[in-house]
Amino acid sequence: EQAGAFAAVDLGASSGRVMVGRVGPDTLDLTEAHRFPNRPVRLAEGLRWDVLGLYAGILDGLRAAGRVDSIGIDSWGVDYGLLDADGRLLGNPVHYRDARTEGMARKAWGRVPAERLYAETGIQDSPINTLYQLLAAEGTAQLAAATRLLLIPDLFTYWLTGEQGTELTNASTTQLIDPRTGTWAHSAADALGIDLSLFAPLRHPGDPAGRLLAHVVEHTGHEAPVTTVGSHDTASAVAAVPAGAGERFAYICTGTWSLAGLELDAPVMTEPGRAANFTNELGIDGTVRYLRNIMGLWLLQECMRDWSEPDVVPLLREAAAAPGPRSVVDASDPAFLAPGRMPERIAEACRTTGQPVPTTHGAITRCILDSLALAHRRAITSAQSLADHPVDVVHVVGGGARNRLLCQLTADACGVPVVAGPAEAAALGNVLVQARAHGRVTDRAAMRELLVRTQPLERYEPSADRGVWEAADARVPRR
Ligand code: LFR
Repeated sequence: EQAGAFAAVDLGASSGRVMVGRVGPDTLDLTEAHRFPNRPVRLAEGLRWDVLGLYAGILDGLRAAGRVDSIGIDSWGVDYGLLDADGRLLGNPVHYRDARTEGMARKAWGRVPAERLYAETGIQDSPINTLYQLLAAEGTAQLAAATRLLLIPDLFTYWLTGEQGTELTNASTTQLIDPRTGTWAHSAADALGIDLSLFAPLRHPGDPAGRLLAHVVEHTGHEAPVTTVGSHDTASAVAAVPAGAGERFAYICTGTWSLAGLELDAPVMTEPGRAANFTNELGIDGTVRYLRNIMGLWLLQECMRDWSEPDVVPLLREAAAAPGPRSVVDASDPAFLAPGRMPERIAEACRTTGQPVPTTHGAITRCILDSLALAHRRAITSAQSLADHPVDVVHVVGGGARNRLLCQLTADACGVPVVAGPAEAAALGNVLVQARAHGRVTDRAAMRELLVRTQPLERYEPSADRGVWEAADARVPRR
């Protein structure tokens, strides 16, 4: 039997890629058709995404991909473009790291108390949330002129097909969806003054999303349908966690961010969960991602930018040789969200917690990886008790699965084995949801089973020395 071919457009904070996945009864191969940089641009007015540049990369990638049975798009969450009544984009979408959301949580809570907002949306309090971005945009000429809001993957789908929709997994990152029902949180939105008619109708992973417009076919050379996938990259990545049947697992999606937590059947919307800043994002098939956002390898990327050091290999070698865990910082602190001066900010955090300040690049890299491992430990330990859902193994997926030191430190800190891979989890989850919609895989269990059979995975056993991580944990106050 011939395999199906599916193009996954997977957009990350630092690069976008178009991957082609071939899916047969016993095969799951992924090849890269095209990779292009994603370079945010700073204007006087703030930090913006270059969405036309990204779209050009998508078009080139679809052309390079050749003939496929379908196309799916995923990207980071929370961000959006605004359209006017003619369906034209109004300006460049704002980057979630833009400072405009400062103070917006307080503005929101003045209209809907924090407890009620969490009880109706289950979403963590984070400055990046779409809700806070919309409150920051209140009163702007741009928002006044807008009649439609499309989340980033939905914007690209619209440009490719002319069809508008709001994909559910990504919609859950807006903080305007009720995860118990998978529909809009109307009562909270009304009280917040958010006009939900800005959003196009909801669509779900697996739904058809239109066919390529004629001028697009002219460029790509191929006609194909676009299929809705878990368009939030983290939803796609978790769909591709290679967990065996019945396995009790946690996951960490590592990349620019580390998203650490559990896949649940229903949201956990409790006060202790809110206090611990756990979020209930939606996954495919009505699953819930109960997780915490951790700053992730962003901390290292920003240091490397500061040092003008393009190569991570020597840094990781020095970090592996450095003693640790020594100085650690709170890697889930939103104080690290904005770009710039990262080595200084890390030094500052060590100083205020009375720890030695790492000075060499290797020692700072080690501090970052130890801090990520500690944050992984905290998230996974808390998630298990808050959701009453014990685990035996942690799956590390995404780019960080290639970082052997990070995987080992995570196993050590968490005190359970880590299974690392696949690194291209988001693209694989994107491909598998398309393959299922087009009859190449039967269900979610079969998707995972295929991953387990076909993807190279690496296992890391925890070291016996628990005490050093308990001591490290005690050095960093919890917020
Ligand atoms: C990861 C991710 C996270 C989200 C952050 C901002 O790429 O999608 O899940 O919290 O980016 O959207």
